[in-house]
Amino acid sequence: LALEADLRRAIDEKQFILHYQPQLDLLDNRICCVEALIRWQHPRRGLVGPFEFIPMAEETGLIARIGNWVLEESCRQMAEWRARGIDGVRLAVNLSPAQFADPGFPERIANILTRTGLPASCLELEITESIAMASPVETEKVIRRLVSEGVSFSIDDFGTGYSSLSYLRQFPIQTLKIDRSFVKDVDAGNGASDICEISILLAHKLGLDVVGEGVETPEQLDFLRRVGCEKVQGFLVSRPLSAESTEQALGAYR
Ligand code: G
Ligand code: G
Ligand code: MN
Ligand code: NA
Repeated sequence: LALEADLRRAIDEKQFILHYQPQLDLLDNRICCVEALIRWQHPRRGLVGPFEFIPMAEETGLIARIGNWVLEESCRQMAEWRARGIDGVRLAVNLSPAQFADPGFPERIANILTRTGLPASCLELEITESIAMASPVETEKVIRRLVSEGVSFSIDDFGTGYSSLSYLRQFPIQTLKIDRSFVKDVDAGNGASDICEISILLAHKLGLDVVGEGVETPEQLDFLRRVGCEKVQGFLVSRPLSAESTEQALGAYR
């Protein structure tokens, strides 16, 4: 397949870049976190989004190398921003199931943190419900090991996967990210607002923070604020930004 060959070459030729999407803390109105989002600068197709190549990277096993690069580069970048005086902002990184299943994963994270000088407390790893449920016993071990080193975890796209409540209780995760499909429909009168509200209540009962994802309108923001959501991410706050623009956005908040 042409795309697969291109993807292999992309790793060697360093065609990937990271954008960062800010997360706003509604309690103090500051950017508290940025989520690293990969893009592929394809020599002919231009900027290609992750939906177009992450699935293939997962099928072909290339995700391991790509995922390692994302972790290394985003941690390096955040450490650099911190060295330039940007403080109090954490980094969130998306993980694929195969990365998480690699027995060397916790060690790799520890090494990356050492190499880049990024404090573990600045790193948040986003896992999906399918990672959480793939092999719960192993997953819990890996999460506990990394949490003991200071790394934190969030559940991404909450409500769209298996949504087992047992892992929410069992795993030491810190944050629940409500999927944007629910946030999008909070004014549609089709139950989405109830799901958001109940998810926030559940999270808080369990001692978790909540991020509302995909917030695009002031009405959606008002709703989330009203029902106690403490953090939001979405185009209303900011689109994903280049590294350069992210640095400016973070600097402006100092
Ligand atoms: O960046 P965009 O908003 O188009 O992201 C689309 C999807 O790709 C999201 O589900 C996001 O979690 C995923 N994604 C973005 N960057 C990465 C990455 O570095 N690794 C993995 N595994 N998924 C990513
Ligand atoms: O699955 P994950 O939450 O990692 O997905 C992040 C993806 O969501 C990225 O592709 C990002 O570009 C996209 N995204 C972020 N904010 C918004 C938004 O407000 N609206 C829409 N439609 N997509 C968004
Ligand atoms: Mn995410
Ligand atoms: Na999500």
